[in-house]
Amino acid sequence: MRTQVAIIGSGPSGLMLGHLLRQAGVDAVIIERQSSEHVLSRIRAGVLETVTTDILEDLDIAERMRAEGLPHDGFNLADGERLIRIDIKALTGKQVMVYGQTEVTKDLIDAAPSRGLEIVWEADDVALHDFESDAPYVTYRKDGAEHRVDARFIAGCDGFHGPSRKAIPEAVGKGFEKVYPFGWLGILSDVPPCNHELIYANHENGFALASMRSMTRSRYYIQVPLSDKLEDWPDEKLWDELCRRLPPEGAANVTRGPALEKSIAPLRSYVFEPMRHGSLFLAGDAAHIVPPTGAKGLNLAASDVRYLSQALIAWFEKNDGDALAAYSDKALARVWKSERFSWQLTMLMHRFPEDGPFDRRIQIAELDYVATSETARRAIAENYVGLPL
Ligand code: RFL
Ligand code: PHB
Repeated sequence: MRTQVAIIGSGPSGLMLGHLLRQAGVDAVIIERQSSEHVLSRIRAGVLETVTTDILEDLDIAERMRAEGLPHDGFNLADGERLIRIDIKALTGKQVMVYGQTEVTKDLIDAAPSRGLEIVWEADDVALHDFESDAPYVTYRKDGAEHRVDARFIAGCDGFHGPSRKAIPEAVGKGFEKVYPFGWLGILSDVPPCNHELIYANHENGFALASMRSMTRSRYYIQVPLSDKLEDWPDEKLWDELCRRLPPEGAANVTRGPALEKSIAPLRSYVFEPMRHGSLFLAGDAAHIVPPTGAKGLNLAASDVRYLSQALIAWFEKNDGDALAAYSDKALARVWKSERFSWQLTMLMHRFPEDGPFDRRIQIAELDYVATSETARRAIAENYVGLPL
């Protein structure tokens, strides 16, 4: 098979990139290791910045998001019993959209056939070849047969564990990493949310987050040690601990229900530089990971593919390689600012095993500063709604 851009990975970055390219008449094929059912069963992000909602709007794939998504004007930081509201609408004039990554992915997958975007599911042993040349290709195995896709460019949109970043020789790239000593245990349940806006809570037992997918579906998280297993957290124990950690006005309104999904995700900050090697371009989690505290991962995937699609389209339409040459630096400038924000909010809202009384006093002082300074709240709001492209 021959195409113009071979995209590895059918997560949000691969799907948005594929659609943006097809909209401009550029040929693209997505090669995905998992089945569509598996991809659609992954519960991940819940908060979309304008950079993401704008892509769905521009692709004319936003109808369901407009009908079912929940625009939010603000969110809350809680410290013990104190609740600090960040009024993002008043502070920035913007909103965020609560609409699950699963739904975004579903809308993009459903629209693929009618837009001429081919997705190869269940491709085993995906490998990248000759991407230091102008004629790279991707091989994979499916249904017992070997396949080859020749392309002008390869887009590595295969997440943190995919083969694209790992294919880049060590001598030409560098990873920057911070691993946190805890994970988030998440539960999804068909119960009404405990609050109409998100609550990020810092409690002496650890962090908790009250989020949602709709007015009838809640998503909650609690910070747990990395050594904890799902079996350590039967539903009732999780609900009890969540209610302990949320501020009183949240805890009082928690409705308990059976878990539709429960999982533990480790927290990590990671950036790989540069995001290009020869004819291979990295986008989304393949190039960088943020801890979920800032709700930035999916939105960074969106800004990456916005830059990358514009650059690829300029190359195919005008034979202009300037934007492709600038892609890595441009994307990384935005990535590092989101890394900083996600790290800062993680440090502010979690309890670290190694922390002593000094570190806690610093958290209290910073939360007090946020509570009393509109400037501090505006800085948080500006980052949370998303920095400009
Ligand atoms: P993905 O979604 O990981 O997709 C990569 C795709 O590549 C496939 N793949 C392969 N395909 C072919 N061959 C191989 N060898 C392959 N190896 C892997 C995978 O199967 C997959 O389909 O990366 P992408 O597209 O870059 O998207 C990134 C986002 O998924 C991620 O950043 C967000 O989910 C992060 N995130 C959040 N982001 C936000 O913007 N807002 C949030 O509120 C938010 N909450 C979260 C989150 C992530 C979480 N977890 C589980 C890590 C909450 C959580 C709990
Ligand atoms: C979610 O709803 O899954 C969610 C919301 C906000 C975050 C992280 C995750 O910061």
